[in-house]
Amino acid sequence: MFSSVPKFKTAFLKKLEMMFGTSFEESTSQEQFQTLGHMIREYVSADWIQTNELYRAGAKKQVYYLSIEFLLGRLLRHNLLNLGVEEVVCKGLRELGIELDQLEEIEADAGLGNGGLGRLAACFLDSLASLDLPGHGLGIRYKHGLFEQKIVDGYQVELPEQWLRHGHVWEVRKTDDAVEIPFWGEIETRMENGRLVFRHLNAEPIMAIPYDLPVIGYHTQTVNTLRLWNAEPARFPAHADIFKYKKETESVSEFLYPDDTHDEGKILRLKQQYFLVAASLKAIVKSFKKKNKSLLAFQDYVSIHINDTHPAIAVPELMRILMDDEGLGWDEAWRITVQTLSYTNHTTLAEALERWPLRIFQPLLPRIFMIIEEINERFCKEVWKQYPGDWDRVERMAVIAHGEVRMAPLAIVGSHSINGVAKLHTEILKNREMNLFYQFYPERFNNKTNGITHRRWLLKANPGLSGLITDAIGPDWIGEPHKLAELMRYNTDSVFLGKLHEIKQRNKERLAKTILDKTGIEIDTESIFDVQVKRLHAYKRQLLNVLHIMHLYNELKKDPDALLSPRTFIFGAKASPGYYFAKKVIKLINSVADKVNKDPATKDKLKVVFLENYRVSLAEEIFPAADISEQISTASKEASGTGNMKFMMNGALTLGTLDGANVEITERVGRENIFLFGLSAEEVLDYQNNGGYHSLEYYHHDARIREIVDQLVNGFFPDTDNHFNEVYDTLLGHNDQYFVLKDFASYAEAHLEVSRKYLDRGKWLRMSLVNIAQSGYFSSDRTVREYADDIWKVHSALKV
Ligand code: NBG
Repeated sequence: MFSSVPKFKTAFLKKLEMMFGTSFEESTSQEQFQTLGHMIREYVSADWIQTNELYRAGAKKQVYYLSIEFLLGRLLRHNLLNLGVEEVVCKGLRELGIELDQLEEIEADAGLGNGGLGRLAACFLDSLASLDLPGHGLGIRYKHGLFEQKIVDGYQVELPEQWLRHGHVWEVRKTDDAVEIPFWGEIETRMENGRLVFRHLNAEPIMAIPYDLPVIGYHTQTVNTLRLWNAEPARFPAHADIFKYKKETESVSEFLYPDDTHDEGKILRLKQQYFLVAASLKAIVKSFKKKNKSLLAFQDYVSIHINDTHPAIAVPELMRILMDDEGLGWDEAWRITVQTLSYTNHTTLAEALERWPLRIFQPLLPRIFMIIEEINERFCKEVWKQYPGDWDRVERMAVIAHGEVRMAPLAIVGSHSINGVAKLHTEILKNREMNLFYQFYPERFNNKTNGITHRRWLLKANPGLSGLITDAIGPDWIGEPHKLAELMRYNTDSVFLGKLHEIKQRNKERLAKTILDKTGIEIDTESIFDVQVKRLHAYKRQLLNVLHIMHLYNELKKDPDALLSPRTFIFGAKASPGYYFAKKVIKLINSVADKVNKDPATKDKLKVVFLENYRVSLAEEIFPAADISEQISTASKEASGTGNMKFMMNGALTLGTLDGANVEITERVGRENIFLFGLSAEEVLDYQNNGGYHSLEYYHHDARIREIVDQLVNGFFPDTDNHFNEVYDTLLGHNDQYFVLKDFASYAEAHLEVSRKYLDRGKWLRMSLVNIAQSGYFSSDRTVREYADDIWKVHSALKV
């Protein structure tokens, strides 16, 4: 049906009529979109079945990636590209009078994630399939993904997101594969035939129904599966209030928790975690047992990855299955569990470390709790054996301590591999946060620097640039992104660089139009597009950015020529609904925008835009249009960052601290092709441990700082009614935990350097080219290959 334009058109019209009983002329865009989606699913179904059969044959090891988040975004264009049918479809639709670009807009973003962690999982899926690796995702089918953000009078307002309103065209409900997950109740322990038997009595079961999505690889026949579990009532209890029961049950997959680097600690969250893990492990074991009677060789055929600690309950759950369901002894079960599981840590922030109070954990998951107690006891004994008398060490490493189950220790103790997501991050884990565990299990720790799929973030998001690249070096870079390095030879080619400039300009014009449509703000496409898009968090320091903008404004008011190159500052950021401080920063950005954009004295030189509802589809438009990528977290706090990679790949220059993957970006592009500033991670950690930083000194000694900090509270923003007092207090009253004032001078200097460099267009374009050429390393193909080789030990299923 996609082999030629006429065939596609005929098939499309027929399918549309069949699906909706309507003529093409009468059909809505939604119906047209659904039709195309169904055609694609039908088209891949043969390969999907074949891939599954290949896997079922069972000769090769498979990996299952357990993640509480998968931030997929839209899939239509991505799938068309990967299938290699985009051109036929685009032409065919055009002949019917439909623009693919517009049809694409119909698709709701699948926003089943908060930020980096969830998007990373989505990128990995694309790479796994594109590399023909047997890897599947397992997650939760939240009815409402991350909230929709509205900005009202400068304040963030959250609305429930409704991605399923028109159904999800890519999914297939698999009722036959439903499983029951027990919660609550009590455990009866009995001896039967000389062995202990555990029975879960009076449990309240929840039904987990899988919805499967095809994960289509790039130009390959591999179609992997992303399985998302939906929570539904198992059976209605005769006695209880059935409405209440239904509501309670469904609530498990109702909402995505809108926090990323913060621990919620609510019972519903724990339910979600066990729901995901138990359903997934049931499905994995069931599929394994179709071929194998005993689970003794489980670890040779199955690898299960725990993405952050949210699915760490996989440790005791796999133990439970192996012992209670399969009858293995503890030692055997433990060996299999540890060899099967691996774990990635995504943050060192203390507030993100998950802990569950026993009073919540024990009644909700009684059998799992018993197993964790035993894991803890055995582990503590081992530590004690190695460090006799070292109570302090045992206490700090224990899985259960101070009335809480600690998820990171649980994941570490139960996995054969523990990795951080960038070199610096892994070093911090090894030498600081997880040092005791590193001493105990040095061989388990390793680094896997994050990556992004260049197919979505370059090939799809930036057709202009990818066309230019292919014209220059051929299409091989799409399969082998390290080949982008071949672009280095165009470094002095002024024709090539001229085209690079034109493409950036076109992308900027497109974004400028979107901004005008959405906000009414007109921006100068000749200005530097200076962008910070990411979750709003104190450690990411949007505050530093906005304070610096206030400073630029103050300068411009004094001297209209103060700014060498006009700037447009663009922000996109959602704040967790309960994160008070983050919301104030959003308001501050909008207040500054209001002031700056309206002032006739500055408005031609300085513009500030806050784009509401930042999400994957909007990101795809922003990255290709950026000149400057703001990666300004307090050093040591950003585990990796992945937006930094997306910007770089699209030719933006990084203005950043030596944090997370910025360090490795610097290694690749060289210090002359990046703008660095601020404290090093070492210095930050040193100040944190030993003190010695006093933000007030910076306030008193730097007149620029004094001016802007005072403006937060002195009526400079007339209608904000003391709203920024708290921001002022964080900086001065609470000694500026994230070193905003400390790094201010160096940040301002780096900005000056940006302005100077931008004046020399040739130089700027060369820098930009180096960034693009060196970005191949940050493809998730490289990352996933490393996971596959070093941790999962999985190989292509297609190769014999
Ligand atoms: C985030 C980090 C980012 C990192 C992504 C993906 C969490 C818990 N962590 O720095 O903050 O890039 O994970 O690894 O969301």
